[in-house]
Amino acid sequence: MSERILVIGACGQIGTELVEALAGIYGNGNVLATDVREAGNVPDVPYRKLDVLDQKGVAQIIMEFRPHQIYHLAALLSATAEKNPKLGWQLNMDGLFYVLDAALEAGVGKVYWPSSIAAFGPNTPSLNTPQYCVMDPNTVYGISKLAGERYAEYYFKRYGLDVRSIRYPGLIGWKAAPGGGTTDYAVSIYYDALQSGHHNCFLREDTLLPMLYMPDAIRATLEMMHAPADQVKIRSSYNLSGMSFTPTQIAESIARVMPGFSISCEPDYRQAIADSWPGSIDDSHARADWGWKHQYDLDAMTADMLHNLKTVKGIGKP
Ligand code: AKB
Repeated sequence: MSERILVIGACGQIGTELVEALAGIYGNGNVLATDVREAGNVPDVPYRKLDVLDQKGVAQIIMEFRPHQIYHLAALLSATAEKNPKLGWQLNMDGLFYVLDAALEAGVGKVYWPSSIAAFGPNTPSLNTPQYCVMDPNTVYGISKLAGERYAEYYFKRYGLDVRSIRYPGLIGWKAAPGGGTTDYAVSIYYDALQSGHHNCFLREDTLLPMLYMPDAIRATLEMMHAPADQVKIRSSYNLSGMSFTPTQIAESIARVMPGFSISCEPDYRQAIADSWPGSIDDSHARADWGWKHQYDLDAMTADMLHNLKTVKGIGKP
């Protein structure tokens, strides 16, 4: 395929893996990776520094590169945004507007923008959370995601911009570190298992959260972006689910292959954020509309994470 793809926020947890997958599909030279960092950590594709709050810079890069598709991933996640709510709102909302407006102006074919389970809140039904229900998010990150979803749909309906979005659960991967999320413990726990055999969790042991292994998340994103436009019926953002587990359950999964692994829990300010989110998600619309099917359950993810952290990243080796 000879389409040009622009990735904004390419050096983060999702971006790093998505760029690699996109380069495999469209060719390395057709993927332009951008991020606020000076130098990219995304090998083998062209890289430009771009601050998504630089409205002119965003417009200029889109005008120059003329992408067919944009993946706009730059955001402040839940825990970081709670520490700096004004910046969280500004980056998450202004950044989205700058990208949507420039994409419209340049006639970009498709725009991807991630939402999150954080768009739900404490009044949301917490088990098997439906696509359509009370949202009422109470974190700045969640509020920005819900507002972004409303605008994504608005730009689609009012201006015909083909915006597509998924409400990601917590994402777990071994290739790139997450940063500033409430679900990040589920990545650190694997590093700790290999490095010290013990994890001290910042959430309570019974905190049930929806999660997804990164290969499934990348596949879902690409499958939805490649689906014919009329199959993408939801233009706010799709519920998406893979598995749900608590800190106790992920620790048990690790202990099944690493006997002796232990966990302790010292909940901090992130507990309140996690408590406001659903425990499990009904993603039947994604399954029906564009054929979503997850592959990894908790034990399959544990096996793959530990294997790759050990053998590829050398984690836990003396
Ligand atoms: C976070 O924890 O903030 C993110 C998310 C669920 O969107 N991983």
